[in-house]
Amino acid sequence: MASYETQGFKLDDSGRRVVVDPVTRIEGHLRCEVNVDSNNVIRNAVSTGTMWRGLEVILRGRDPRDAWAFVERICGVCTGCHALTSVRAVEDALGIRIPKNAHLIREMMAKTLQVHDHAVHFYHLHALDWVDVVSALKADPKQTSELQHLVSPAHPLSSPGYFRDIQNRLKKFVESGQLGPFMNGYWGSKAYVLPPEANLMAVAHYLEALDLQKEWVKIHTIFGGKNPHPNYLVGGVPCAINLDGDGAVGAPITMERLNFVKARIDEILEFNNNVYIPDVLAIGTIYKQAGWLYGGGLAALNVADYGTYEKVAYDESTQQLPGGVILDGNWDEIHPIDPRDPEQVQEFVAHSWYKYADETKGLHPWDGVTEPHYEPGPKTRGSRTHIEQIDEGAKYSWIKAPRWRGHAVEVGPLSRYILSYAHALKGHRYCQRVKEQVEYSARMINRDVPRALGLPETQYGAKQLLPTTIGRTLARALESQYCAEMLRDDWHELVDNIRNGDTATANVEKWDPSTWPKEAKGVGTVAAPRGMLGHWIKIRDGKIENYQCVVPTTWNGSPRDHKGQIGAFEASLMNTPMVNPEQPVEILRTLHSFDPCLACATHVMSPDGQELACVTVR
Ligand code: NFE
Ligand code: MG
Repeated sequence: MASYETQGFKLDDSGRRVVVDPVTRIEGHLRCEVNVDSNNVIRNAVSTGTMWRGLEVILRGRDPRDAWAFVERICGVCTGCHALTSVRAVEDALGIRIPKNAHLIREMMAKTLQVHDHAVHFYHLHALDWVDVVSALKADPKQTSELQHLVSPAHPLSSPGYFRDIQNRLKKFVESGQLGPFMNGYWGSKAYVLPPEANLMAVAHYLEALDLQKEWVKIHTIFGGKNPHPNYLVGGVPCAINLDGDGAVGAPITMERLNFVKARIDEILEFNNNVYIPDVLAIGTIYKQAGWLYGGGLAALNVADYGTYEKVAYDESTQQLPGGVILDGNWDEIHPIDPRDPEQVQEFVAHSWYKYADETKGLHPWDGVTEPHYEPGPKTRGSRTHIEQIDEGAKYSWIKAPRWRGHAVEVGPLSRYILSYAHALKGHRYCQRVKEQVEYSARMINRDVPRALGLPETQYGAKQLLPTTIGRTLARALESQYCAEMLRDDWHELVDNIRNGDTATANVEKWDPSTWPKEAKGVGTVAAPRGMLGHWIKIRDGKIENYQCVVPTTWNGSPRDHKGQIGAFEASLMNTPMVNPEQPVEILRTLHSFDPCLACATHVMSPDGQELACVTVR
């Protein structure tokens, strides 16, 4: 039995241990162990990345202009974001500035990824932590239609007949005993509190989102040739512009294709405004009213983002989601963040399966080392290929532990929203929309949704609304809506710029390595869907000397560090009561609210492809 304090979280690893392995509806392999007390409240949480991949290692010695195509394969979900980060890092190292069209096209691709990733995450990976699919069979389609009108009067798919059809499709699934995508849920658990009509409405939107998302990524196919893994280019974008041309034989960016992009953007806006945002506000309100206020964890204390979406390229003061770091929940003070500063971003490995010469020290990514070292720890039960219990006192994860000036921080849409809200309160010109969105959400959750549903009104302020599991899910929806709006603005700016006669899409002045300095180093950052992403590159004699990626899920899924500080996943589970530990809905709900991607987090690979750890599926 052990009990100790870290960042104000009292950890107690006595009690019963509940293991979820693998956590499904995520990307990659994640294992989670918690200890619950006699009231089934979580008192200790351990999260571990159980796979190891390897892209930093294979980049050494390669041409920096090719790096994007390798690192893009770190992940197919946040597709393109590693490629964008990579070309930015190389351009930073070599002093390359890209043309305005290239900036706008890259911005549009990044925001398209954001809206695609967030909608797929909410509907297909996360909604079933809130929505009981089987309960939807009990819904009255007429009342569901009324509910749909109430929460979103403008949504056209709302007739009783529409919901009856969805229900009949669902019934066939259930009667056949083959639930397909809805298999193995904890249906019927008391952890679900939505009325059957809300469940049926959400199932309908699950199917609508499934149809729409495949249309939205066509924006990537137009600007980047394909999706997943669209093409990028050091110095710009790999597509040419000819508004009057025939895309089939000439430049791919024609007016016809730009109009197709615009039609998708309008669809995205409509879906966000009429479906995604109202769903999250309705579900959030009902769960809050049921007392579900858990999951804030580190977000209530420490949050970070590099800042993103510059209105004017290369002018950080015009970032529409400005960054920084907030510590100890003090939203009045925003610390500036600099990924170049060796004292700021560092990775530690005291509890990670890697080796450093001195594990009490962190390494800045320019000097980063990736040397695997599997060592299970004396209290680990089971074997290397069948772990029964992790020893969190020893090394216990393939994820490194990144820290900002030594602090564990949470990253992601929620961190970006807390930071931008705090910036907006200080009068930041370019992110007032964030303040409006947060205030609108508070009004809806506290007053309008309760009034419409006949529930009591509440008075949650931004500090109670945002740093929670519900707030994490809400922030992602708000970010999606905001990205859709910025996407529309970028489209107009791009078309105007082209009409004014500028068709440049790349700067190739420094394409030839003979123009490069003997040594150079650079950093690229991107607001990836799951949080702040950075790539650090060192170039020598025209080749990559060192390449390090510090990825959102590495921050959030980080294990403890040498000081025992816990990471964001672990912190978020603390003190959450479980209805039934045999059915860990609450663990999934909170972990999924981060949208974990272990493929990204454990992006280093065994050089010989050997199996390093294999764990049982429970
Ligand atoms: Ni594979 Fe990724 C994102 C990156 S990791 S999903 O978003 O970068 O957290
Ligand atoms: Mg790394």
